[in-house]
Amino acid sequence: MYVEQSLLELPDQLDSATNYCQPINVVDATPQQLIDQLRAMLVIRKAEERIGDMITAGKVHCPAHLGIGQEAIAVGISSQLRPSDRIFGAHRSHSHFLAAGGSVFALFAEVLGRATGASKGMGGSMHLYDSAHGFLGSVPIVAASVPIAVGAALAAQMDGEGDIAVSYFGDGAMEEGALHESLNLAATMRLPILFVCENNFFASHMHISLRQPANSVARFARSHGMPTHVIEGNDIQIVSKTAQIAVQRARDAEGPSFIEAVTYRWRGHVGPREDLDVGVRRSDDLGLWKQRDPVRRLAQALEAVGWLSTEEFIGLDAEVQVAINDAWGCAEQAPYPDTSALLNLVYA
Ligand SMILES: Cc1ncc(C[n+]2csc(CCOP(=O)(O)OP(=O)(O)O)c2C)c(N)n1
Repeated sequence: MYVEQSLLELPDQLDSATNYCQPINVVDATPQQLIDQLRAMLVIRKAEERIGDMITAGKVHCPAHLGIGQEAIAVGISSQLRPSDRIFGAHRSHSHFLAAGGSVFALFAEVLGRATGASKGMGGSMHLYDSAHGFLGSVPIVAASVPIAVGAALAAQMDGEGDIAVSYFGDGAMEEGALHESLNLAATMRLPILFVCENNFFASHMHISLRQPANSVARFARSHGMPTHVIEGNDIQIVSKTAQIAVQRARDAEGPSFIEAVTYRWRGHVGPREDLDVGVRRSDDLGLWKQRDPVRRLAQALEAVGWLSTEEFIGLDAEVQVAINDAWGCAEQAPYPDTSALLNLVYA
């Protein structure tokens, strides 16, 4: 059987870290939009760095999957959403939760198991929830939240208010049957949903080349007849513009879209260490991918066009750091749930 290579492989050498290290192109955006997005990415970066440090310090006991290096995807997608949209994540969803509007305090309190956490301290890092901002949950079973997001898209379609659903997942989730059933149903029913695959090349410790016959996963969505966008996921402008197109299509009742955002996670699969990918030598690649940093490339671009001076960036960075420190301090002071509440959220 002949399969066109372009349907299988990432275009434009998107898998090459050395190709996309320059400051991003900031045309068609206002300084304020981009500075807000830079701040949002810094909040996510620093919140995750803090969680990583606190695991090392022995203060965080739940498993925590850090998405450092992948911040532009959630921030770009969320820039096009509204609170009545319905967002679903997975095990690596701190960025999705925070970009949707979830508070850093609620995230920290949750990873510390405190009653004021995003899931009342009962879920930990992988079970985040903030219905006020449309973040309707993250689920650590790989691909498990995808069919739920499709259901939420069906509900949004029936409501007829133009709301949409967003489903975030990784390239590893493409190897689960539920994801393919979800793509099929969403396409067949023309549901208002964005499937957002963060292709960071790894599922736990295995590179995509060991798991799939191609390094791009968008082929699955194409075969269901939905528009696909294979993009540089570390460029906030590209992510935002792509999300704008896909969100508009969904709000206009034209159906689902699939975004494959190419990125790279800097830390190991779980926990703070960079070298936890057993059996995988990625130290050289990691160094290169750090040059493709979504945060630095936006900051440099803003500086190059004179929208943010070095001093202003240092000020912004410090301001975010203070907010992170405050949120951590408050979370550490927050109470644990009462033991009498332990069975309240258990269905039997
Ligand atoms: C159904 C199921 N199988 C296996 C696991 C164990 N597991 C947790 S995360 C993960 C890898 C997921 O990789 P990917 O979807 O690419 O997301 P990433 O970790 O790269 O963000 C695996 C295999 C699980 N949680 N659920």
